Amino acid sequence: MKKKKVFVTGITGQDGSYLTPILLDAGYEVHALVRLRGGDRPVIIDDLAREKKVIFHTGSLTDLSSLSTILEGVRPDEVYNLAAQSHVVSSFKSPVETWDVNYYGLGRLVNEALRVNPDVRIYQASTSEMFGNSPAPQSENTPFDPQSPYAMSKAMAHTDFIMHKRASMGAFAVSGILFNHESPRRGRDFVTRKITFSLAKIAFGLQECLELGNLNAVRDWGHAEDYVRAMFMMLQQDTPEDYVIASGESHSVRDFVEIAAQYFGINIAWEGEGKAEIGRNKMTGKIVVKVNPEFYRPREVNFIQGDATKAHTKLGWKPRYSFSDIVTEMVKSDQELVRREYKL
Ligand code: NAP
Ligand code: F7E
Repeated sequence: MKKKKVFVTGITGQDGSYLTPILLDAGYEVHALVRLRGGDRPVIIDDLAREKKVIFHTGSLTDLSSLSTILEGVRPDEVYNLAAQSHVVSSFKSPVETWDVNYYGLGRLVNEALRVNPDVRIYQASTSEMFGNSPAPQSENTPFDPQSPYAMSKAMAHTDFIMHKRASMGAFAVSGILFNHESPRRGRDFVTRKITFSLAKIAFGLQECLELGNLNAVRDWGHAEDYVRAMFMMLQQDTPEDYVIASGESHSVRDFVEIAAQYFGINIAWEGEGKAEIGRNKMTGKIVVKVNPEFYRPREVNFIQGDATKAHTKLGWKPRYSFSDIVTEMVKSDQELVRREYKL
């Protein structure tokens, strides 16, 4: 039997690296869009490239002609759009680029994918950021309240190119509204990875202290491996629908720091308030954490907690990793990474 073809954007990102093995195991012929000058790739993607398990196509979501040519050649049965300018902070500094990739990029991709195959199934990586400061717990019925150019671009992309194409053309287009998900492959600018990598360096005496912004922001953190499994399940359903994917449990940035630090035998005592707050190592008195207002955002999403009841009941999806599993895996992995990178 002929293999089904899947086209993945954002394969070099955290989620792409976890989704690809699932697609290969399921027997798909995997095609991927990659930029000529990309960022660091997870090792697994380099391995898959070397083993020629994935067919790479050079292009960008911002370039219609490359997308058009690639999609005409591939004619995919399924598309996962994971590519994005995904940094919320960067979106305040570069709103135009953010919209070009996240909004117009999805528009280009959906139009071209439907043109070459009207029966294509499309997955869009939507986000809890669309809910902004709408009251928690947030579900599929919660109104959007985007607080950043990133969130606005994702909310409009979801509305115009997923919901609208489904309603107007009967397209099989779905959004996974995913809450924050982490792993050892998370980019180092996101807060969880910044914390685990910095604490590992502090523990080895390679860094003085960890500078953070808003310690009181609360997020619903899950594991990327669990969340990409949910993406795959959404595209295998009989009807296209959107799903919230979340752990249902929330923690502050401060909680994350405390738990990760304990792994290195550091118990933190907090002193001061707001911009003057610091965290000391209770045993040595040394300052381990400092608040640096440079990392505050122009607008913040304060409290996020998802209600994934629909995904539990309709998809049969359940997360396998607990919050403490995630912190432990990330901390251990960064301890090893620092050892390797600094040859300790
Ligand atoms: P990520 O690690 O930041 O990866 C982003 C990917 O997008 C990279 O592969 C990057 O490629 C690619 N990309 C950026 N601009 C592109 C362009 N113009 N054309 C083609 N590719 C481009 O993101 P992630 O954490 O895996 O997240 C995957 C998706 O889920 C994103 O859409 C994100 O917005 C969304 N999301 C993430 C979370 C989360 O907590 N992780 C939650 C909800 C939604 P390069 O290697 O070339 O830079
Ligand atoms: O920030 C606070 C910050 O950058 C989390 C993206 O994947 O998830 C991610 O967006 C919280 C915020 O993730 C620092 O103010 C404090 O409240 O890890 P983050 P995010 O903004 O929630 C959503 C679901 C996505 O869709 C996005 O693509 O942590 N915070 N101090 C800090 N954040 C960072 N980055 N750095 C700090 O120093």
